[in-house]
Order: sequence, then C-alpha cells, then structure tokens
Amino acid sequence: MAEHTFVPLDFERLTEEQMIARAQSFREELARRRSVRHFSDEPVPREVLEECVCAAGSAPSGAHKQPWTFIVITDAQVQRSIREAAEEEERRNYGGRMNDEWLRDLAPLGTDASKPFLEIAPALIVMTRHAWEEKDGERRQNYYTQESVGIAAGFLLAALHHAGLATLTHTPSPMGFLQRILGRPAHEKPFLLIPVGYPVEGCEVPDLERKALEEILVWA
Ligand code: IYR
Repeated sequence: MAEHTFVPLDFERLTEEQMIARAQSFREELARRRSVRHFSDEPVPREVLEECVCAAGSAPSGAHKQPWTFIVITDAQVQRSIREAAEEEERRNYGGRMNDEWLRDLAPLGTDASKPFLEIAPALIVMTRHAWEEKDGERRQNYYTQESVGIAAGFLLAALHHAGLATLTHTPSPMGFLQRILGRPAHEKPFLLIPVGYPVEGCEVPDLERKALEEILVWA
C-alpha cells in the first residue's frame, strides 16, 4: 500500500494557565453529563447530530481503519420494533439471565425490562463495530476494534453533551436483533445503542457519587 504523504501538525501550544483553565472547565462540563432514562419526545436538530457523529468519526483507530458505522434512527416504526425486541431480551435478562449479584448491583438504579425511552427519545444512535470488512471482493482485517469503537463512543457522548443533548449508553443484550431490524451487513456488529434527546421536564437522576481522584489516579 502507498505511504501517506506527511503534512505539518496543526497543534496549538497553550500557556500553563490556559491549559489548567481549559482542563478544569472541560472536567466541570463532563462532570455535568448524566445518563438519562426519561426523555422528552421533542425532535433534535439533524445538523447537531451530524456534527457530533463527525466528531466521533475523528477518533483514532487501529491502522486508521475507522471500523465503525453510526446509524441514526428517527423513524417511529423502527423505534417501536427496537423497543419490542429489546424488551423481549431484557425480560429474559431480568428474569434469570443476570445473576443475583448483578441484579443487586442494578437495584439502586431502579432499572427493569421496560424501555419506553427507546420509543420516546427523538433519536437512537446505534454504533456498529467492524471486526473485518470487504474491499475489492476480499475480506480485510481490522485491528483493536473494541478499543477504537469505544474511543469513538466516548467522543460521541462528549460531543452530544457539549452540544446540549442528553444521552444514555444502552446495551440491550444480546443485540443481534438490531442487525436484523436495521438490515445491516454481516460485518457490522452492534456495539452500543445511544438514545439521544432532551431530558423530560422534571427529569430526575440517581444521586451518584464519583470516585475521588485519589481513588482512581496512581502516579508511578
Ligand atoms: N441491559 C439491562 C441491564 C443493565 C445492565 C447494566 I451493567 C447497567 O448499568 C444498566 C442496565 C438494562 O438496560 O436494563
């Protein structure tokens, strides 16, 4: 394969004060992001979703293969089908597929098999991961696809939050039904389902505590 041409890096060198100020304000902004399970049905601007998907698509990936697709669903019928299929799986999860420890860990969050947000949220974004893909009739491998798509998901959640939208990272499992309902090709494996929208009026979230810096940071 031909080598890339190399171009000057577009890098902005900041002063220490600027770096600290920006790091703090970004931390504070991200700290305000919460997983939302109660959405209003108010539509969201298409252009905002496009900008945020573009931001997510700028994530680094193994060998720059960009092994992801973002499927934005705003069709009520498709959302209904997804809700029905997801709830069927979740009834099995809550009814015995998740063990007692898992159910005890979830109890404080108050989740159950009912997923109305899949129909109410104005948009669902399904991220798929390509473990491989076809090029010129040949099967080509991708690399570190879990890591790559995970990083892109982080970019997407941060971008949507920054743009003023609420999100939930939802992983109905198994997610094979998404491939069937969305008619995606075999090499695209559903990775994450992200309902997007505005929180419903009066929306409440659990009063969670985050680990302190000393608990998560080790200088070595
Ligand atoms: N997928 C189920 C269960 C669930 C699992 C975890 I781990 C969570 O953090 C939250 C929920 C559901 O969506 O209800």
